[in-house]
Amino acid sequence: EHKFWRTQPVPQIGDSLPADDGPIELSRPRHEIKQEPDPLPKEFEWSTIDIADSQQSREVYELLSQNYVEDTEAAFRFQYSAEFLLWALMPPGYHKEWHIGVRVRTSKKLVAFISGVPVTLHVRDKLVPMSEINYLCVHKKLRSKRLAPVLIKEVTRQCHLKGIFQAIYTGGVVLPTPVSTCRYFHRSLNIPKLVDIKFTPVPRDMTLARMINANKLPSSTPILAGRGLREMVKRDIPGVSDLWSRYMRRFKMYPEYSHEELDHHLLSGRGSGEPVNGRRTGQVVWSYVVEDPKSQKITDFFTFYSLPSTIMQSQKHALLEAAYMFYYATDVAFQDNAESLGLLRRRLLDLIGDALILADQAKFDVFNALTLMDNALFLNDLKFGKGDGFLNYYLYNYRMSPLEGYQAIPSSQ
Ligand code: YNC
Ligand code: MG
Repeated sequence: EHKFWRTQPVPQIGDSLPADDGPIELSRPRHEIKQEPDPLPKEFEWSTIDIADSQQSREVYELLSQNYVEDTEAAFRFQYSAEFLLWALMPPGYHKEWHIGVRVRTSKKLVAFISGVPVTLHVRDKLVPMSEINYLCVHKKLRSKRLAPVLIKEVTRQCHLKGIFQAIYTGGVVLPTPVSTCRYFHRSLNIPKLVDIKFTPVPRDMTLARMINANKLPSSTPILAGRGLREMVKRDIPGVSDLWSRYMRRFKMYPEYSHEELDHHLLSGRGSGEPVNGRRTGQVVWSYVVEDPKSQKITDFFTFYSLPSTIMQSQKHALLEAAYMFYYATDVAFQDNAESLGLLRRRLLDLIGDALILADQAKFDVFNALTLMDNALFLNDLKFGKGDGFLNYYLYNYRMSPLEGYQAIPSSQ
């Protein structure tokens, strides 16, 4: 079992827990890294993807929208937009060599892809430069031919060539060996559509009308608006960064972001033009702050992103419009005592409650969140329901005892 993963520097099943966190294998100097990729089966060739080129980002978009992750019932398949891919794959300091394609030699058709982007991760008390690997995809007609390990080895080699020997990645599949496993929760916004497409059943003791009523959200955000809720703008970044580092410190695994990186992850995906019905053209991320009207300090922020799924089995609806909880922080309660946890919980109910209202106004059908960060404090009260999906978090070439739930990497998978 695990013919490939058995050979990789990851904690193997049955390994004992380490006394110290750290690399499994030593880093190597550049001249010891293989300078050429492994050969592919002869009908294929390697192809570095220039994601900034609209034709090539289109090709990746098409490959993923036909062949990327589906749920277990094959009812829904992620449909990343081309704008989303640009946002996800071009953070500050990205390397085009980490955007790797496989093409058919004769037709040049793109049939497989894998990507990495740089990220500096706090893991427990250490700060580790890593790559974040995502969008591994092999065309449906080429499955089970052991192409995935060849892609993984090539992205690993490209990371090594840039002096990076650790990586983080997530997946629904269980592999050796997760550092954390989160569960998806879903907050229904558009009940009639969710029922139509069988995303949500009508419980036996309910009617559709009662269900709609029970999940109805207000049409505005009066509480937080009074406290200074507004869209995040560029000049908020220093304040947001301050809040970020104080809030995130409470978690065992989270990214270290420069101002430039925060600007990229929280603001660059805002799309263009004026919002119509709560969204701009090409908008992938929604970011809000609460600015105290008196002190003009940023006291809170929250963000969510758009990741629709293709509905594979409905005549009536083509796309499930899903919003995903992304980063957030609040200046309430930086200590782990009962009183501050209560304050934190109440603040998060206000904040994320407003995120739901804004997502509803922007015509999302459902709002998804994972069991990470402080999400457990608001999921039930805000009427999120437990989903079937799980997301496993992995580290490559880093040994560490598992995290106890608290972590702060809302995956963009
Ligand atoms: C997966 N998701 O176990 P063993 S998530 C890692 N992540 O190896 P074949 C995976 N490994 O068990 P297929 C994996 N899925 O024998 C499968 N594997 O040791 C392993 N689906 O290869 C699997 N995208 O080519 C097995 O399988 C071996 O043709 C089998 O291809 C797999 O992006 C796949 O779910 C996933 O497109 C490409 O099924 C294909 O089935 C597909 O015979 C739909 O492969 C889309 C999908 C995955 C999304 C993601 C994160 C990927 C992380 C990869 C690992 C990165 C390691 C760090 C590298 C950098 C290091 C540095 C520095
Ligand atoms: Mg294969």
